[in-house]
Amino acid sequence: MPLTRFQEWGLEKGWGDTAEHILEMIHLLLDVLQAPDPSTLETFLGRIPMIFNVVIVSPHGYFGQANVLGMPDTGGQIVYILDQVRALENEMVLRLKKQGLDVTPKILIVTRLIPDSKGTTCNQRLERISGTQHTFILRVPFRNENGILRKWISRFDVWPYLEKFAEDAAGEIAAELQGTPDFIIGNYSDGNLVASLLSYKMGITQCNIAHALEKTKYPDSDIYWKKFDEKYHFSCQFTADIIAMNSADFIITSTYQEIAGSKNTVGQYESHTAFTLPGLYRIVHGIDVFDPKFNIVSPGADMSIYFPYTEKARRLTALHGSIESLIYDPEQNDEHIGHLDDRSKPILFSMARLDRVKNITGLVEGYSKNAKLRELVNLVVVAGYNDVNKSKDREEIAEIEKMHELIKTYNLSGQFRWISAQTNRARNGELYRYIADTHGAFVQPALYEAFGLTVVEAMTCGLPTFATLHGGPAEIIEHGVSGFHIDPYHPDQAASLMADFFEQCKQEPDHWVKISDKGLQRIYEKYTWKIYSERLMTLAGVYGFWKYVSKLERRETRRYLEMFYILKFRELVKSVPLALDQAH
Ligand code: UDP
Ligand code: LCN
Repeated sequence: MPLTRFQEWGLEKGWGDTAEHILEMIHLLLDVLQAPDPSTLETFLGRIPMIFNVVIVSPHGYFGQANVLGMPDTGGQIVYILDQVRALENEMVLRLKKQGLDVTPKILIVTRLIPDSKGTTCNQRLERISGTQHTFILRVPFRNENGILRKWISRFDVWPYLEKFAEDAAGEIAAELQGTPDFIIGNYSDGNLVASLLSYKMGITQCNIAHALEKTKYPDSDIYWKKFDEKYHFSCQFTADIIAMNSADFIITSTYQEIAGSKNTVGQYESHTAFTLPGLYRIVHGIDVFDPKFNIVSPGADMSIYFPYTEKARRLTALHGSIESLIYDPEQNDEHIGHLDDRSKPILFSMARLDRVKNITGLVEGYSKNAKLRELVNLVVVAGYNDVNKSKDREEIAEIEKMHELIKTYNLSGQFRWISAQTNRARNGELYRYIADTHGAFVQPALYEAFGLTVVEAMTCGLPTFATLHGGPAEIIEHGVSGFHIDPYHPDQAASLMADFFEQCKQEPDHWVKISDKGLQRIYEKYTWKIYSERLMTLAGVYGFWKYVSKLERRETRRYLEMFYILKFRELVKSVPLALDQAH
């Protein structure tokens, strides 16, 4: 049927690319009109072409495609977004094609431009994402009345810059898109606040992703906020979080526990239901964790990089020489220190930013104190720098010093290797598999881990994984089946559990294979980017449509949030010292 007939009936373009798809849509519409049920409505709304231009906001850290991972504030969130945009672009192109539309989508990742970019591309305004056609990083500098800020600053210190950043970003986005975006996704507290300001200004659908809400990461950081404020400025951050979570049209989280917790833990969002910052304000109804705006959409690992150790033909064996020298080369330099005497032992492996919360030093201490574990396996960690003079990050410096202390105190020579942060993702993928070849294991010992991409990466490579029970890993892993939970606050127990595992694997090698296989099975069922992008696009359609048809202005909430922003947030921001370039 010619398209014009459809248009005469008031049906615009976008019903499908083939007669079959058009018919499916018409049937869905009839079902919705005659016997609406939530799942048909969701399918129908997910197929209506509404999303052509997407903006993803992630201001802090070094946002780049190379040489950035492991730098301060530059970890899983960057990996998550880079994988997310690739999956999202594919899904958008696929849907537009199926809708029969000849429209080119565009995705912009809006981040901070850092003039003193430390060898990264963070000083470039525009950068195409490799492996995509229509996705770019758009960088906008932090500015204040003194001009552009040149150096990197901690994510805890960004608050005074964000309002201006949002204003400047609005102009840059409009110039790049030649119009307004249809959908905006905020990331982390700073990105979610900027997304709230932009979505408010442009009237577009807003989705928030917390990645990690700091309140749950630092115990009692609400009650004792004054103690934390000079260093972390949590009063600004928690206020920004409350504003952003109430502004969002919908929120996606990586696990259920992130929203509502479990029998034994308080959920990250749940901890914002009611809390008090003594002397500042009291929140009696911060967020309703059972609000339908909450959705679980779990990320995965890039399966072109992270794939099972058993897929021999795909293995990057050319990299084994450099991986071996990373692990075993006796030379001591700023890339690796410590050495391993017995190469026949399995490797217990960990990789994380060298933050206090990641607790890599806790793992080293637990290992050091367990003679049986030391006897059974070597310990290899990839974390931060081993030279304290290279770091500018407060927490990292303290951790570097602690690690050197532990190496000395427990005489770890011959059993422990400390490798500095590794930025080559392809080689990191092969590194997990190399560790699997030794019949080793991955450990994620964080005091709190919001989600834990390394856990998913390790499991996707078939590496048995021990991970903290505080946060996302408690849900990713089923204890004793697809991996193991450890309690970082009981390091002795954790070390014994690992020693028992390696002991058992020595007796019955099938045990190792069984845990590895079950870990993989868990990943394929729940943690892949394909599942993620389909779900996210459907949700964007559903909530976008809902915002549009219901004209859900939520006027009262918006007025209240405006007041909270102006009277509280802007005042609190004044207590955060402005960073000075010349101080460096
Ligand atoms: N990572 C890396 N090199 C490092 C440390 C970390 O490539 O030296 C990567 C790691 O593989 C993962 C991400 O950074 O993809 C860390 O994500 P995760 O969610 O585990 O923790 P986050 O850093 O976000 O708290
Ligand atoms: C931030 C974190 O702390 C991790 O737990 C997450 O895996 C990462 O972001 C990606 O969401």
